[in-house]
Amino acid sequence: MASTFKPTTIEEMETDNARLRETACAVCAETYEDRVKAQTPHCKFGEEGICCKNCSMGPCRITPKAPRGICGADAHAIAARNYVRSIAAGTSSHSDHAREILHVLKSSSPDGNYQVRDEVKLIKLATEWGVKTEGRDIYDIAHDVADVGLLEFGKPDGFQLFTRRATEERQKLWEKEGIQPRAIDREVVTAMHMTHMGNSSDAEALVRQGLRMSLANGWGGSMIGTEITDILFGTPTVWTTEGNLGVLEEDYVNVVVHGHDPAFSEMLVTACEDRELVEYARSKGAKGINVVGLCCTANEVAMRHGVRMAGNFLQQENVVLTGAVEMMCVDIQCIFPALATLTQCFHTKFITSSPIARIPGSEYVEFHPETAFQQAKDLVRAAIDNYQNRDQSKVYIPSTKQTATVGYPTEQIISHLDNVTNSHIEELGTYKPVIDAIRAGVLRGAVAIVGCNNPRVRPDYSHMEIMKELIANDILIVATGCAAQMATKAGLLNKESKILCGDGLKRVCELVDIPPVLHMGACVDISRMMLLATGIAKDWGVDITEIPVVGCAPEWMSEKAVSIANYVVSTGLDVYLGIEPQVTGSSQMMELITEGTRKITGAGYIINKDPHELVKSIIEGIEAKRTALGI
Ligand code: SF4
Ligand code: MSK
Repeated sequence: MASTFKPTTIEEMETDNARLRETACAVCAETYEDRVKAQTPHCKFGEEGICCKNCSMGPCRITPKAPRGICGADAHAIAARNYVRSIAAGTSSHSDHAREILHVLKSSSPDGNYQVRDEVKLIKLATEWGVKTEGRDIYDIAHDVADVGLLEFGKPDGFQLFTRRATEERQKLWEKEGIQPRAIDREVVTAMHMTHMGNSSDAEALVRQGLRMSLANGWGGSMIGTEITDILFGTPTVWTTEGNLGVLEEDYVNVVVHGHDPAFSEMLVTACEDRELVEYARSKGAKGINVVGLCCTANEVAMRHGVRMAGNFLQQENVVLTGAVEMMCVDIQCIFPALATLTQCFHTKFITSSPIARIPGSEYVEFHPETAFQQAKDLVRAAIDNYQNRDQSKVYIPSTKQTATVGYPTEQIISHLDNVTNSHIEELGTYKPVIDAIRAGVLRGAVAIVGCNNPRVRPDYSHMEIMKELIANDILIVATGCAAQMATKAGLLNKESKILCGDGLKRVCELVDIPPVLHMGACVDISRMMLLATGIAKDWGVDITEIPVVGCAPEWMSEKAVSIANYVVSTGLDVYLGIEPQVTGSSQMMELITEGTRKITGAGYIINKDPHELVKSIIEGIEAKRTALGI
């Protein structure tokens, strides 16, 4: 049967957006577009990274007339210090998220709210970390593993345990360059100390600390977050689901989960499936309960339960503007404080749950592991009670949505590769089939597309153009975070989107039964991508810098993204950015992040705001790596 698949265009997405802005006008609500206008033009000093307020003699701003701050710091020192502080905030965010998950693991018990779902992964990790497993109760092992993980944050000596998973060459290079990451908290504290008034003004030394600290994230905090989340909630498997605003339902109680920490959303999803609560929703005139995700929480629950995804970062206000959301429950990170005032224009209850993300105007229900499920059930009941308050005159739900296949952690990718019909027995459980496909040129390479969307560029457009161009050129994409959500909205996670691929990638998609963009999870799961690239390099027997695999963040906005970009570069993979880091006021910093890091890690940034030029340079970069490998 001929495919009826049609990708969603950027214009279709923008039409939905414009229609929802009419609702915003009708209810006198402002949206991020209004605030972008109010903030334009942005402060030039901030944009270029040359404003310092690290002491109260300032703020100092660098101009040709005033090339040094009061203490004598120049543009290079100031831009470098600001940049490193961004990496510190990003590293802290991912890592503190991981620490919370470790505490949840520590509280896990057979009859409590949180259980161990992936015992095999737990035993593997326990063995890797030297925790005794033989003859022991699984929860005793889990609690000891949690203790080892928690020590990764503050241990006085040694380096991050997960760095041993990197290739030997990488580990030696990190040691030689003095960027092997120590305890996570230590790296962040050192960075904050170095950037305090009167300490480092040497941009290169600061960039090196940025690399080291980012490794404490990518090969520390983030990797711990991903591993422990898998142990607690299950390693993701492949699910078919749907994405975009059309997943909200007119006749259902709509509950939206938003943020990053799955400990909260997992409980809410389970509560929304509770038979008694579904019956209660029916007794109130709804057809049932519809739980959907936003941002990275959407990725977490989609790849473990098939929960449908309402959209990415800049879609968070649109979801409320449909007028059909009874409750928006948020945990941590990437939550607009603006949601508090926006939800007040509707009947929507806005629930914050973490002491890390307190927002005035929200209803604060602090979530505790011991009472988590009961709290979730109470919230869902309150959402059901709120259904009767929906004002139908304000409701408009765009019908746009796409089918999506999600849930490809490294384990799934390897097991799918084993299905390649001509695989030899010795290739099973390895990356050899994909390496063969790359060597043969059926696949030209792979790109990890990650990150947010950002009104500094036409939102989602860069993602869409770059993804389409790459798959048309036989380049496989792995995606996380809001980039993965964009691919969902566009239809690129639909297996039928293989019609947009070049002949080689199309054949791979058919043979392995995958979409051309593989959904690997949330932004914390970019650590999975580091292991994927490491696995390819190890099985290929070449250095990681040599493989035709790169990273790309076309529309990044958060400090987490700065930390991520640094650990990807530290791992030896080039990173293509569509938004300039805020260091353009320093020629030395621009040189350091694009070329200087190449002398340390073998990789660096390539920056271009034009998506067509950026994708052209990605393809050239991949082809150059192929040529260097002689393939
Ligand atoms: Fe100005 Fe130096 Fe103080 Fe920064 S640290 S605000 S450049 S005096
Ligand atoms: S949610 S960090 S907007 S990817 Fe992870 Fe999306 Fe970026 Fe937040």
